[in-house]
Amino acid sequence: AQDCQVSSVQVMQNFDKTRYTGIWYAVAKKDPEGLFLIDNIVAEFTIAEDGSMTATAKGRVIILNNWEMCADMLATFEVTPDPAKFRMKYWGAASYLQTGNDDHWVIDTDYDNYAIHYSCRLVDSDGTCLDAYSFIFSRHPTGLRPEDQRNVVQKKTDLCLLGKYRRVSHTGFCDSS
Ligand code: AZE
Repeated sequence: AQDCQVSSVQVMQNFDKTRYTGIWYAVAKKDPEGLFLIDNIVAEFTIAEDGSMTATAKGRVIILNNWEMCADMLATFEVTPDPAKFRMKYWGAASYLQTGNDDHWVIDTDYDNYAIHYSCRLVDSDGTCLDAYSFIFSRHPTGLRPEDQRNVVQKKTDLCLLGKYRRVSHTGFCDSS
């Protein structure tokens, strides 16, 4: 899929949300328009007793008049006919943080080392994405294993986002909150 059509994006086959639970460190991201998580981004996915997926996320943000803080975020996921495609409702633990309802697609994962996430907020009239964000997650805060890098580059290419990612640093900024 290299036609850059949102409708032809390939997602993870037979996605297993149970194996996806636990902590993921963002090691790279492609930003959307507007305010976004800057760095020190860590997400934790949980499966509730009713089988639904929820998540928490932390990350450094700068809001209002250059107020730097750690955003404490919560999310619930609504399932769709494709097990790797969710709708994510999210909000901040504090009301002045962001709320939203975004697509949350798992493009690829081996569950134990890496995961590639994609969200298109706005589809253009030609079917391409006008405002996407994407995370490359790792189970290891130090980054991706060398053997996963080739695959990640291929998926970034398939998403038409190659060259648009920036590394996410982990300095411990959100560790105490
Ligand atoms: C995600 C992992 C699953 C849980 C959540 C995620 C996204 C969070 C944001 C937060 C933005 C906050 C801002 C605050 C000022 C995908 C990382 C909630 C997009 C901009």
